[in-house]
This record gives sequence, structure tokens and C-alpha cells, in this order.
Amino acid sequence: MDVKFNMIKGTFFCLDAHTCGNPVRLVTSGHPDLTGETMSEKRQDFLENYDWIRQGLMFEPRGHDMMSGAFLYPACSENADGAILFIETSGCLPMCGHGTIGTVTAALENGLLTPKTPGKLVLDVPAGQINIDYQMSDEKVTAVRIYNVASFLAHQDVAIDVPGLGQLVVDVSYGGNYYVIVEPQENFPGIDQWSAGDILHWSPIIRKIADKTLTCIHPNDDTVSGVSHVLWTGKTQTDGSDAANAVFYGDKAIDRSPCGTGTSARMAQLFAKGKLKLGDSFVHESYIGSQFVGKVEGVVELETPNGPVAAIMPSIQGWAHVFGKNCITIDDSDPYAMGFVVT
Ligand code: PYC
Repeated sequence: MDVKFNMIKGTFFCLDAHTCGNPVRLVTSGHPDLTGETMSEKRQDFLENYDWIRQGLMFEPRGHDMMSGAFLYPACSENADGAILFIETSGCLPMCGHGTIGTVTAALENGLLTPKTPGKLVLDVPAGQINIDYQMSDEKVTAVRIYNVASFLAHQDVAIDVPGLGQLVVDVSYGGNYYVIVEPQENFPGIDQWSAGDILHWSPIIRKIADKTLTCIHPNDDTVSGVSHVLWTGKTQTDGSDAANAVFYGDKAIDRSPCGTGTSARMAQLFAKGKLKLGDSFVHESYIGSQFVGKVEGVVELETPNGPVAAIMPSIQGWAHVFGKNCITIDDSDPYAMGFVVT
């Protein structure tokens, strides 16, 4: 392994939180000094030179299959209040909605972010720039709304053959990451009829087929590419939900939150198919029944080198709860310094 300074050693103070059920470990010290002008460039530097930090903090025994987190960095753009680098078991996502809600909550409650305008934040992330509205009561953040990056339907009604399951007709949509979206149909009865084990079994197979057969490269940043997530849909279980989803990510994770980038991708898909319109709200439910409130805030033509792409500007609102402070050491005297994954 090629590691900068040829060492694996560090102490990382972390605030542990969850966003509507899914973990967010905000690392508040031990940040590597990253090279690059933008968070997209800094993400590449981190992946090339400091990935041991992500592996040590996300994998067992310090983390687990669902673990995800973030580092806060100074803003890259003049108008921004700060910047986020996302980490999780699968790598460094270009954008993570539940991660942003958890990061903003933990950072504001602990004085780690100072907004230029109270109640609002502008943040640089690898996928671009996002805006935030937040509400506080008694020094606790009670709600965070993310105005996410432009989201668009990339592939529509694609038939894929899944050995052992049969044919599925799927869409692929972008909401900060690329999602295969699978709605109930002949060979998939809906998430309410499947076990978590079924989702964990079929998702990596479908992701691999979709990734091989469909080109998914962000038109304005070719480092954002490939189908990384699978979003399954089905019947709702919580009052007030418009739709339910289970998002598969990493190797063995089902998002416990309704998934911010997944909700954005789903709204873009439904908008492109005429099932949502400008100004509509969309209450999206997670696998455990927790909810995000999405909204189609705008409709844009995303400028790209190959011409305009029709997109929506989505927002997603949710909440997070900080439950712990953690001081984690990673030291190569530990044979499992970089963690492990049990498959
Ligand atoms: O909230 O965007 C999200 C997300 C991605 C993977 C897990 N959560």
C-alpha cells in the first residue's frame, strides 16, 4: 500500500450522530492537509493518499457495514461557510444527504461552523455547492434543509436480465450519486414483500449489471461516475409518506435514513416521468419508516459541454441527533489498524 509519509498513525476526535437512523461520524480533529482547489480535487487527494483513515474509521472494529461520516474543511469558494468531505465504507461519496444533515447538526451544536447568515449555510462538497437552511431551539438543531445539486434522470426504462431473478425494468437517476431505481414489477414485489437479506443479496448483482451496461458519467465532472447505489421502492408504512425506499450502498448496507441523494434522484425520476411537478413536496420514507421531506424547488437546464440537460433542483429536509463523543486511535501496531470487512 502506498501511504503518504509511509505511516498509519493518528488520533481522531469524533462526534457520533445519526440522521433519521443512519450513522454519521463527524471527525473533528486529525484532518489530513489535502491538495486541491475544489472539494472534488481534495476528494481525489484523500482517496489516493489518506484512504487508510477512512478504512480505519469506517470498517470494523471501529465502524461497521453502515458506517459513514465526514470531515469539515475550510471553504473552497469565497461565498461558502465551509466544506465537507464525505467518508463511508464504500469510499468518499461526491454528495451524501444524511451525512450533510448529521454534519451540519453536530457542527452547529458544537460551534464548529459559523454561518455568515444565521439560519443559513453555503457548503462546498465534491459534487458542487449546496445551500442549507436550519432551525435551532435551545442550542439544538431541530431541522436541516439541503438545497441539493442539480438532479436528473440519466436512463429510462432499461431492461436488464438478472440471472436467478429474471428481467427487471429499471431507471437510473442522479441526485449527487447515480442510483438504479427498481419499482415493483413482475420479478420484484416491493420492499414490503422482501427481507433485508433479499435486498442485500440482489443489490450488488443489479448494480454490477447496470454499471457494466449503462454509461453514467457526470457531464460536468468525470470523477463522479458509475452506478453506486440501488434504490428499491414499495408500499409505505408511516402516516404521511408519499413513497417508501430502501437504498443499498457499499457492500452490505441498507440506508436507515430515507437517503438524501436517493430522494433527490427519485424526485428527478418522478419529475421526468410527469409524476411530480415544480413546487411539489415529496415525503420519502426509509426502510425503518423515518421520513425526509423533499421538494422540487426548481427546474433547470444544466449546462454541460455536450449541451443542456433537463434537471430539477431538489431540497430535502430531515433531522439528526448527536449521541456520543469518541476519541479513536489508528496505529499500525494494531494488526487491524485499517479495519476489515466480513463477507
Ligand atoms: O443520504 O445521500 C444520502 C446517502 C447516501 C448513502 C447513504 N446515505
